[in-house]
Amino acid sequence: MEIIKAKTFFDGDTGVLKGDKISRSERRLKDMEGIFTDKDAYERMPPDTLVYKVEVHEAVKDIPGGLYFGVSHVYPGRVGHEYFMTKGHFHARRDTAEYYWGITGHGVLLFMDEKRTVWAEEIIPGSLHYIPGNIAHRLINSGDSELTVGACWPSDAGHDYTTIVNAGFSARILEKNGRPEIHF
Ligand code: S6P
Ligand code: ZN
Repeated sequence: MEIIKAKTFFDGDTGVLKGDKISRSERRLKDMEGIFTDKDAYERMPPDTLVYKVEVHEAVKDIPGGLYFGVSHVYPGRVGHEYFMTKGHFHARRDTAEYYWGITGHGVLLFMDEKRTVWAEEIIPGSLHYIPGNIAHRLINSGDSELTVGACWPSDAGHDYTTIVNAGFSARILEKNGRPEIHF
């Protein structure tokens, strides 16, 4: 029997994934209608502006007991005073949890439970964040460089974006005097 060579690689400095079974997706401003609070600022910006990119190593597909490993790259920028961020979601299978960890940049992880109570944690390189089941989560890039965050979650968790598109989070992270502030 031989030792099989690794087929997939994770760059610990940049978070970039390379090799087998990697899916990639990206979200531009035009894919984020209704997500940012300042509609006029949103309309004035080029719709093709890249907000974030997600790489996922899919060793399996949507099977109970499986795991996904992903890296989110959120670019620096703002729509008005609101930092670039992910759409945010609950998991479709609500009780599934997730780990996030900071790789590059500076950001905020916004949590919201089903009663719409919110809280937030600062993300820096090396910070570790546990997202319990039944909690919506969103990444916000509050820095001026790329925010890169690793993630690991059950492969049958799925995404429920509709709840967030319809009702949003009950708080937003806005820039004030060059610093992130939580606004309810
Ligand atoms: C999946 C995990 C991340 C996000 C990614 C993009 O459960 O939480 O991979 O999908 O950060 O965010 P969103 O809200 O657009 O899926
Ligand atoms: Zn998730």
